[in-house]
Amino acid sequence: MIYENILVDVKSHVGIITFNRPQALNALNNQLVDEMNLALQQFETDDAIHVIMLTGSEKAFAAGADIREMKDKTSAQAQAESFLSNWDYINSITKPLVAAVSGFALGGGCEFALACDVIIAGENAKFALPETGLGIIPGGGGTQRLARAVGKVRAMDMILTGRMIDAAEALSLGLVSRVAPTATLMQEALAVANKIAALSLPVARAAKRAVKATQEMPLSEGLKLERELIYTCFDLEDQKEGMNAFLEKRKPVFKGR
Ligand code: DAK
Repeated sequence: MIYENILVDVKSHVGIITFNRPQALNALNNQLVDEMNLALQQFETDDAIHVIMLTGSEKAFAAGADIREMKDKTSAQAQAESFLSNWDYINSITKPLVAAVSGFALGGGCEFALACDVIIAGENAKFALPETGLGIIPGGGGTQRLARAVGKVRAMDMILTGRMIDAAEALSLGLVSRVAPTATLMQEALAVANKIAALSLPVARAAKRAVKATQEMPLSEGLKLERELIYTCFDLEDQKEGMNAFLEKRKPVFKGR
């Protein structure tokens, strides 16, 4: 497959998807999202890939959904064609997703970052959900995921004012997990991705599933799921290896089973 709007690369066990529409600051048109989904699907089903990274350029992770594609849409059309329903696919990915965010992560760009599991920002990153100023509301999960990430009043503040926050504020709000110097962002994000990729993949998947459940389930249900998932870990060869390696004072060698 020849992609026109993304670049795809593999570094060791990490599959990297780079948004690549520099002329529009990586505005996320429909074709770009379809291409991203295809790459996500290929990485999800490739046993050699343990972690998937989303990134953009130094200037822009992504400046949002493509405003040109939306501006003439009617409500009836949007509903009839399930407009932008391809934005949901990322939520079905079971492998850990790491976002490396440099520059603008606005609107849908911020929403795709929020759909990832770990978000690492360059010092130059700028986050906003400015949709209300365009006459719409965030529609790629932003109202829900931002509020869960940073709390209701902070999400309201960002969504109702549309204001841009920098990486330091994003870190203090809990929107991102780490900030790296812009020049070494990719290096640091890859180091984090490689660390996760060295885990037993079924364990990384179980951890992701359990933590994601906190966003969807009441505590009692989430605790039940956690219990089920940890019990399944005890059937893994990798659990025996991990614990034996600890006791034998060596590094574990995981096989992904
Ligand atoms: N869409 C289309 N083109 C965009 C764009 C966007 N979001 N953002 C930037 N561009 C284009 C500009 O039009 C310009 O193109 P030319 O004029 O050169 O042809 C080029 O990128 C460079 O942009 P600027 O000239 O504006 O560059 P500056 O450095 O001056 O400003 C900026 C950078 C990022 C501050 C500015 O471009 C900007 O404010 N961009 C728009 C940011 C924004 O409002 N984003 C939110 C878009 S709405 C849904 C799912 C998701 C969504 C909706 C529904 N469903 C599942 C239903 C999401 C909606 C959104 O994200």
